[in-house]
Amino acid sequence: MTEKPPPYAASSIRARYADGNHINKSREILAKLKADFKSYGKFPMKKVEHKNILLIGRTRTGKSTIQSLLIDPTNVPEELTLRSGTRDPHFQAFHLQEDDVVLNIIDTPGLFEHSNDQMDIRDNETILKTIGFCINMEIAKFHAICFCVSLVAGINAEDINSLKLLAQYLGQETAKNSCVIITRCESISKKQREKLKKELIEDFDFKQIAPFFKLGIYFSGSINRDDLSRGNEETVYHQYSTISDYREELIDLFLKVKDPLPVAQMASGSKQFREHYHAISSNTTAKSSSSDVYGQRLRRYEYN
Ligand SMILES: Nc1nc2c(ncn2[C@@H]2O[C@H](COP(=O)(O)OP(=O)(O)O)[C@@H](O)[C@H]2O)c(=O)[nH]1
Ligand SMILES: [Mg+2]
Repeated sequence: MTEKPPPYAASSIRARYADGNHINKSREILAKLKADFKSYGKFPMKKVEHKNILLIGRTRTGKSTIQSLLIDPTNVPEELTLRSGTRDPHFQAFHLQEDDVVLNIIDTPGLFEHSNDQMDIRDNETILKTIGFCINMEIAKFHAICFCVSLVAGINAEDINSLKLLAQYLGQETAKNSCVIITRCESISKKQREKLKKELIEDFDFKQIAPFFKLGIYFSGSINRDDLSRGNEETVYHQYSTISDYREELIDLFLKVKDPLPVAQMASGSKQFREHYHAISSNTTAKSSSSDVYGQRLRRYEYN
């Protein structure tokens, strides 16, 4: 059946204001506004995805240096000094421009400063302080927990033991989001790397905890300050090329993790951690609901 023509001319006021026409009109208005904002609007925003990365490991293994590598592979670390670094958890957010992803990197400083063969109460406190810090920043889940270890002088039982103690403390639930990062590897070739990885996997002590690190074993490094200051150009170029590969592999890994680990779930896998965690989480929730302890909330949107 053909529709009856309307009882008014198409160019009449009645046609313009007839029932139903306002829908088209409102679409038209919105399209105009959107086009205008796109062309002239200030501070356009877009949604970004957050990936939360926790760095953990003995003090001076190179955690802060990993952060620097991720930001900019041309960064050269400070000379190694006896002065111990800060004891406060450190948080930095980086916007990966191409992927609309923000990497939130949280550093756990000052672990195993006093002993290497056991975790003492100060280490537990440091980890909990870091987790409490994350909760306050509204980071309630981790995509990757990177256990950092420096094997520059060979595989050392104390280093492996520190990984073992941390893994035990954080509990089995943490395994699916855990990886190992071997630091100070800027000057080793691919072949040496494969050999080092094989040796580590076959190491008597590491073997027992190897299956824990479900995300795998990765490397990091930095441009070596001594080589740079001596003007060893070729060496420095080689290092830059190697660490740029490490950086990309790490970022690819972080982007790949789709199933983050809620901190509360982490706590369910370790009795010790659970007890400590419950004590701090009730504390921090109370604190953060009344005021923002760290003076800033995690930004959910970034400028374009
Ligand atoms: N050449 C080189 N030096 C490193 C590397 N990582 C750490 N270092 C040195 O070790 C020092 C301590 O490292 P840092 O990243 O502060 O350790 P953190 O305590 O785990 O944060 C740095 O100042 C550097 O001198 C690395 O990958 N390559
Ligand atoms: Mg540090």
